[in-house]
Amino acid sequence: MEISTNGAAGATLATGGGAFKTLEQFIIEREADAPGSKGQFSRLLRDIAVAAKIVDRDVRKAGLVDLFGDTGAVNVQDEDQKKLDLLAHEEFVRALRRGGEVCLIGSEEHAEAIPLLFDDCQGKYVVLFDPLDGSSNIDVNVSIGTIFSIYRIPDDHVGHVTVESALQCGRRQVAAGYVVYGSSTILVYTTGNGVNGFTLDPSIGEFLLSHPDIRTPERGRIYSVNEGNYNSWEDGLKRYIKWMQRDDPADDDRPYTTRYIGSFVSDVHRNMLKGGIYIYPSNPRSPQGKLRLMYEANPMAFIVEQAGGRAETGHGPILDVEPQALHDRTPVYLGSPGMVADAVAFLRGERTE
Ligand code: P6P
Repeated sequence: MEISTNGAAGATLATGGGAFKTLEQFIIEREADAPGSKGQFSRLLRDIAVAAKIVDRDVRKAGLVDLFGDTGAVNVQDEDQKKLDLLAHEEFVRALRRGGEVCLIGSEEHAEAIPLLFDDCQGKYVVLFDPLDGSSNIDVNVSIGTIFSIYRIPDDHVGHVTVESALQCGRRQVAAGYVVYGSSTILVYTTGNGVNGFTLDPSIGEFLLSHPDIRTPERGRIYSVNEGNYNSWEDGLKRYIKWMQRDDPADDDRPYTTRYIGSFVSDVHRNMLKGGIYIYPSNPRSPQGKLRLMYEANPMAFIVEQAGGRAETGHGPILDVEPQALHDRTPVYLGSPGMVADAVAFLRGERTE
């Protein structure tokens, strides 16, 4: 039975005796594509999937075991740290430490990079992640997510990793992915050969292939931005938003529609499947915008580009930005390529209509 691309429903049906493909089977199949692979990378992906299942369990029971609310601490982003933020961070660090394939971790919830030093540091990979993105939505049961980015450690850093080992431009990622803890839990990732989505079937505790070879539409009618910041935007962006809102008899697509739930992962996932653009621009208070380059913008940019989309800072591709520090931020214009092209043209003043 082919798994339909309607996600969980198809996957659930498939476990009713039909043919289905687990994430593990998929990883092993794709391992064959990497000649000389010794399986470390496959094991790393599996370690991440295990951590995602554990976080999924914690997210789903948060309201029952006093996991809502703040820890009382403020994280390196100067944001109130949620109990689930910290728990998700700890679960991913534990899974990656246990797996032994990683020698350095960077997390939104930890000011410094975390070296996983073993006697003989065999780990070849650096993993950067936002353990729980959109956590302001946790206490009100709106979708949240995990985002991860994987690099190979530079050869000349083996044995003495520092944060510099992680500061590589997005083009050098070997993999990137995200998990959306929503109406169902889906893990989406790329290793540079397309984008595939796997829906968790809790009845068997397996991620099942539900969204094979995701391709984002050239255009869509959805734009995602916090319009409360309108007055702080640069003129080109204001003109672009007004253009999208204008009813033009010659353009069936306009006016577009706004969908913004304050969860980067969920907004990007929806727009990637349906067509759309996600925008978090720079503003006077935050000249580099709000989203973090290394563990939010870069992984999402890699995924969206692999799905046929486009990801820009407004001054060039996100993946070409050379990082200066672990928690760098960047403006984000990301999604359907035709829509991102429109946005860039307005930002550059090449278009006013
Ligand atoms: P604002 C969540 O904190 C986040 O990093 C993204 O997930 C989300 O899209 C954005 O910030 C929301 O920020 O300023 O619109 O509330």
